[in-house]
Amino acid sequence: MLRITFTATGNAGLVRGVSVLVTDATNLNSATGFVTVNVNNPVAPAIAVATGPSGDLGGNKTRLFSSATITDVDSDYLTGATVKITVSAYSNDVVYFGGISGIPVTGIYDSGSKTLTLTGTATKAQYEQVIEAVTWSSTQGCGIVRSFEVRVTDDSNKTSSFGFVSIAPY
Ligand SMILES: [Ca+2]
Repeated sequence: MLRITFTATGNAGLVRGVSVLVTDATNLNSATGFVTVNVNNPVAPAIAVATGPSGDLGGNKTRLFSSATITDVDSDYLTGATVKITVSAYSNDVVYFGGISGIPVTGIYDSGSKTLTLTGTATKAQYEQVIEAVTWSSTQGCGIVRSFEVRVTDDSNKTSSFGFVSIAPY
């Protein structure tokens, strides 16, 4: 089967008309078929999170998010996410994701930008599992509140607004 696809990057809301006809080996044309295509702007995903347990400063990995809920009305797949320490990051704070078997998402933490970058194409439900598995650890800053922002990016390269949690480690 020959499959023809259509993509657009502009003029959302302007309905496209597409006609098709085929020509046989004797150079005879078919009648013309006609379809219309609705073009919508891609919709950004949204994320809501709940805070995890409070952390300690023993260098233990503490889960940041006890739950993550991702919605996106026009995307089944996400391509990435970030978790960034936005308040009071100490030099040995680490935000970590070690991978989940069967989910093609990997994470790299950059201490300069205090950001864990998660990449890989996966479903919204898989990204919820990934984000719920993200941990933070540190040995510095007793009682100093850290805040963390999480954002997700969909397969249209649209990024959500942030969900955030705070913890005060002892
Ligand atoms: Ca979307």
